Amino acid sequence: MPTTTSLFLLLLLFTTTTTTTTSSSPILGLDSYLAQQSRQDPQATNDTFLTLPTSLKKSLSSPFPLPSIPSLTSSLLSFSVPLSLHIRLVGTFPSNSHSLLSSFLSTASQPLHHFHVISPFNPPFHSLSIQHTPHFDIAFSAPSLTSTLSESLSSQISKSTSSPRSPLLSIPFSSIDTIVSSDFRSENEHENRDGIFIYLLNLSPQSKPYAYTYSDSHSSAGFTDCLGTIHASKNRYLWIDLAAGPVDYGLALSGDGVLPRGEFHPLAAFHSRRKSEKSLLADVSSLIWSAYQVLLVPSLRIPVPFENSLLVQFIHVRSGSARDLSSDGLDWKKIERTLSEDGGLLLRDQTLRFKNYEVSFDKCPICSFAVSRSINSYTSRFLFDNYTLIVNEYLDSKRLHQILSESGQVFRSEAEMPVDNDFGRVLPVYVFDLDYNNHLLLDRYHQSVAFKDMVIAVRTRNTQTVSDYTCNGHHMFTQTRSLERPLVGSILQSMWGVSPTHLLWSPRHNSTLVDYTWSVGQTPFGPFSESLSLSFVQKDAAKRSVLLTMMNYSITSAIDFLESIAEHGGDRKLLKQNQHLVFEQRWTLFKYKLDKAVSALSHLDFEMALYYLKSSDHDLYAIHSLVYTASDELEASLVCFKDPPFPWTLVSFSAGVLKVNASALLDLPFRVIDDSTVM
Ligand SMILES: *[C@@H]1O[C@H](CO)[C@@H](O)[C@H](O)[C@H]1NC(C)=O
Ligand SMILES: *[C@@H]1O[C@H](CO)[C@@H](O)[C@H](O)[C@H]1NC(C)=O
Ligand SMILES: *[C@@H]1O[C@H](CO)[C@@H](O)[C@H](O)[C@H]1NC(C)=O
Ligand SMILES: *[C@@H]1O[C@H](CO)[C@@H](O)[C@H](O)[C@H]1NC(C)=O
Ligand SMILES: CC(=O)N[C@H]1CO[C@H](CO)[C@@H](O)[C@@H]1O
Repeated sequence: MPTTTSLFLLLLLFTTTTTTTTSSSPILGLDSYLAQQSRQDPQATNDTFLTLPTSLKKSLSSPFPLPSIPSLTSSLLSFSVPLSLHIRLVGTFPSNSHSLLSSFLSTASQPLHHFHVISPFNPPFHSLSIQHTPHFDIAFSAPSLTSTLSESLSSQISKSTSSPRSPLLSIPFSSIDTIVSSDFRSENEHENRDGIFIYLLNLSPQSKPYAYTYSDSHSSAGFTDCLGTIHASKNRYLWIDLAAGPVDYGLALSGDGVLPRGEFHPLAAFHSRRKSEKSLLADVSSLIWSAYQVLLVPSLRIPVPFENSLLVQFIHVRSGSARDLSSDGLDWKKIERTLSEDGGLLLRDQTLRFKNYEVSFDKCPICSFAVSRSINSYTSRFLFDNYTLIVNEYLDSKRLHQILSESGQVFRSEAEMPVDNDFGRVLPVYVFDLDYNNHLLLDRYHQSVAFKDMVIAVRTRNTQTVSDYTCNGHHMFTQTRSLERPLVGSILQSMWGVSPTHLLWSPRHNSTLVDYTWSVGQTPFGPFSESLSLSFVQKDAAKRSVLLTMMNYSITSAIDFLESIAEHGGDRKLLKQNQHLVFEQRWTLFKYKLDKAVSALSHLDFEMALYYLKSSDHDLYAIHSLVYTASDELEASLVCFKDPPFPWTLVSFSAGVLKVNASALLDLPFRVIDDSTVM
């Protein structure tokens, strides 16, 4: 098979060239020294440069002159994180699947892509300066896996009874998942692979169409059990049953995120008989590419700086008789358990606390002011006997946010909330529990809205409303008093920058894309799932968001001081001989640690990435001080006219520039994020 081999070689060439450009040549002994430091001082409190053995320090400076400033800058902008996606083909696939998928996927993955932020703060740049490089490892699974899965599926299908409400038999997802899960464990035990596994199942045709149910109970009246054909696990794997379904879910009529029905449906690749093998595999690879973007390189919802201690304040604002209503749907403990399960969202050394406050709506003038000022109404026409005008009310979340931000102090004293200064990041979660009979949602559609500095949710006595979404031909209902899932979703966005499973920043469209393909089953986001548990997607995204934000700040700060050096006529001009040596050594160490952080991110070793990023802050700060001191000295020497090195006109010009930029340098490494605007 000449094509397979050449494609494989091409892929290999592609991946090796990208990895060699991202990692600098190894410095003998430095690796083991830093590894040892990471064990002794995991929080990177000490500056490694100060304890570095002299021989290692020497090897940090090269006999060749440091590259020019522009090439140092471009080396900072070319970090790329290689990421592995292991694709397992289970069941019947065309024999040329491997080569065709490889070629489709390598086309999709070029040119390199950046990590993105859906709502950056300031400046509004959606791209981070860090890129990612997918590496696809495609293999056929052992026939034994296929036969075990087929047996399990057939026995489930023979057991299930069809329902008049749905043409699809409903099969518990666990019948497949327990088997896939054990295969995943054994693959990992033997090989200890990094990355994510995707199992593509195409088992033998079954007697009846089927799809998977994710709820424990059988679809009860009122709840719409949305059947799907995928499952994202708590461990790092996902499976897609291509032969199940077809399923469809999305907005009922039109709008963003509607899954096309029929043969254009992304999960219906295997249902159309007219398709050629090639177009079928093209569909499968676009599905894989979509999974890569959502699972491995999801957009950050917002940038999230690293903080040691996190606090979520639940502030329950209740009107008088809302107290009589059942507390179902707002179980704080359930939310806490979801967010702190397995410590899944936190990096080492981070702590997460929760505090509860209760405020009586009737005794809180600012609360009623906020609600009454934020109420809006909209009218819609419905056709009953004739056209009838219906007036509905909703709360304007941006108005509420503004009032709560501006009156935070008043609110705190009315709620008798202490000031929590001991925490790095505090996220207030306001829940308005109103004694009101109609339904009142935020911005017409939402039970809860995430801002970058708070979460706002609302519920009334109204228990249920039909939503604009359908799943497999049925309307989805919103249980309006049930706030646990909406709150978990909002807190994930505000505290950890985790994007909803259906949102993705697209640089090509210059906007956020909505796609509900991955929004069934185990996800706390979106209307199609009832799950309150998190999959690996959210747990990894939470840590990755923090690390990518940290690294992007380091890169930005480093570029800033490089620009400042360039303004002073370059490193050789600005820095004296001995300063220059330290600069060069610090720079090499800084760059080396960023390379190590990228490599750790690539292996999904988030703790190690955190260590290297924190450790590199010492070098970054040292270089800043060095450049600042040097420019200050240079400036002083110019001001005192002691030893004017330049002609007069140039001196007066540079002195003016120097003053401004030297003072701007001071606060760079610890930039504070503007916290006042709405997300
Ligand atoms: C940091 O350095 C100081 C002084 O060298 C040392 O006493 C201390 O143990 C170090 N801390 C860690 C966590 O290694
Ligand atoms: C429309 O129908 C409603 C109730 O079905 C009725 O009360 C109303 O008078 C009708 N309006 C018109 C303009 O016919
Ligand atoms: C993207 O959209 C924003 C606002 O919608 C606009 O200001 C900006 O210029 C656009 N950028 C590009 C590259 O088109
Ligand atoms: C990331 O870094 C780039 C380049 O340094 C910068 O333009 C961008 O604003 C940064 N983004 C964030 C979210 O910090
Ligand atoms: C190259 C550079 O960053 N120059 C800056 C020096 O400081 C002034 C004032 O802060 C900026 O306007 C320049 O862009």
